[in-house]
Amino acid sequence: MKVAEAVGRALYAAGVRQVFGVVGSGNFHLTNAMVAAGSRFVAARHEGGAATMADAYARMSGTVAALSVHQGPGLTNAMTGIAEAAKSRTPLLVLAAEVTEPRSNFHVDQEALARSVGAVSARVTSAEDAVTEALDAVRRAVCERRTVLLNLPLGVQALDVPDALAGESALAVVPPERAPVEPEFADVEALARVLEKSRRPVFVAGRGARSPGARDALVTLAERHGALLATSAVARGLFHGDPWSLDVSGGFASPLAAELIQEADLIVGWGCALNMWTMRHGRLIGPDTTVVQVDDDASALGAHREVHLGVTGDVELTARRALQTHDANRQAQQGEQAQQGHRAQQRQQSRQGSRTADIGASIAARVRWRDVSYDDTSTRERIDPRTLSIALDDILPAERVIGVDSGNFMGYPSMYLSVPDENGLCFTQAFQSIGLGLATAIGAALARPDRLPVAALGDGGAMMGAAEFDTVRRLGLPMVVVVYNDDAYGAEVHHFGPDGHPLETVEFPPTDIAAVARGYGFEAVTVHTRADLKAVEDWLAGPRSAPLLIDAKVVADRGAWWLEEAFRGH
Ligand SMILES: Cc1ncc(C[n+]2csc(CCOP(=O)(O)OP(=O)(O)O)c2C)c(N)n1
Ligand SMILES: [Mg+2]
Repeated sequence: MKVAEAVGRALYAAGVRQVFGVVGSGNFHLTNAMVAAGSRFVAARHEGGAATMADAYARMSGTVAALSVHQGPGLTNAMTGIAEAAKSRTPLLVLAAEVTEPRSNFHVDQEALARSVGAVSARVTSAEDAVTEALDAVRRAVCERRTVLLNLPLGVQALDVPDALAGESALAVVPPERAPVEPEFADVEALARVLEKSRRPVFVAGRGARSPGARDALVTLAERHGALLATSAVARGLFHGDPWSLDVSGGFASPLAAELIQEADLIVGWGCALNMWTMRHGRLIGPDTTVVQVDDDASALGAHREVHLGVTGDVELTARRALQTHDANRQAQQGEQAQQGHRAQQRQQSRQGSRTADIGASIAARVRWRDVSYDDTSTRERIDPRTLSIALDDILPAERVIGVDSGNFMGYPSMYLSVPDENGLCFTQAFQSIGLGLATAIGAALARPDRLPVAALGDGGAMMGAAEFDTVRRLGLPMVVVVYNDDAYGAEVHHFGPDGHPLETVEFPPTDIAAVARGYGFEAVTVHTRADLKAVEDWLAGPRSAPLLIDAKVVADRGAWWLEEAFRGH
């Protein structure tokens, strides 16, 4: 048995069940060995697409995924997606063939590439150690939540594995999940104290809170303290359906949500970086607001903003410990009060916190963007992107999983399309790259075959990632792709236009993206007005045997408000 085969078998045995990639001579045997062992392989048309599919799959399934690429250009093509995954701490294993001969055309310093984007670099070095080294790469991806590049030199791949070791490759064990970090007792006490003192607390949950267990613990703790609930964009949907949910905090927050977060006297970030996006460069934090951050990685505490209290701990565990502490204190207090003849009830009510009838009614009436009134700027030729998004929210089934690209348009689907839970929006925006949206939706669709996959793209991002239209059709994914088409790199137009700069480099003559999609085997509709969306209803009612692309000609006479936030950041 060759190293390539032994490593492929061992990776499957270690739990790597889903592989994306583009196969060349260097990763042919390895990929085939994984398929032979039982892994599912999805061929993308570009390594950039494959990388983001794997990233999105890992995020939406909560498991490790793999990317398999050819040496040199196979890897450089994938680098943008790898950077996105590394910044997002996605457990992703990148399997790259490698040439060690510097005069080879394929030679680049692959280790340096990985390092430059924040990925871990590893290598198989010998027939004796290859399987162990490969398994260690899986372990690091899973337990350290890292994107790991495993370089597989062609010379090593072709070596014979000693017979005694060959059998062992199929017996590799799945590395244990990362153990939840237990918070220090004193930190939990301190957290319980600030919660107790707070009159208007808001919880903001981030990527580290994306699990049903963490959600349940946070919902219960929030109830005790009368806290309102919000998320960062990557955790959107976590509190879907909760009457005290403000949806997203940050640039995408509705006016009411922003107002209520600003009025908080305590903000607790749970597995959330509280970065410039989520906190609007700090403007969502009132001058006297206490800021607390809970994260299982101590280096994340205070990394983006000063915090009054930082707790190192797993989100769910810390919330449960805070709850236990609170309940124990409350019981003790009630005991004392009963002795002193007070009615315990009085104190219980003071923990209403932010959950007053008025605030509840306001949230119900206008926390959703679609309930915020606006002047519809639609014409007979172009549809207002808000009108388009609200209509799609009505038409598309609620059980959906959405991938969003970057650009001026990106807030519309991110804010107006509701999602059922934390696995409803896949937000691959840590690197702020355009062109990742379609591949994001493909990876998410494969992780959640029970949901309608939706890709929301700008025309720029759609054309950049267009190679993967083929993958959508080939896989038979019943996907809806909606293109917010303004015939421009709208983000740049709105960035530079107001200052009178020439815009020829960022504006394009109309592209018939519907025709492009039909060429790839999609059904497609060009949308000018709300009435044209009838075709979407027809498609939903039908067999959905081909994916659907909506080329929506959108009004683009102003920059989106969340974009101003981005420009502030550069
Ligand atoms: C890979 C990459 N190239 C360039 C940019 C700069 N950029 C940011 S938004 C944008 C325009 C995107 O256009 P489109 O997809 O049509 O969305 P729109 O802004 O028009 O809504 C560009 C070029 C980027 N973020 N990433
Ligand atoms: Mg555009």
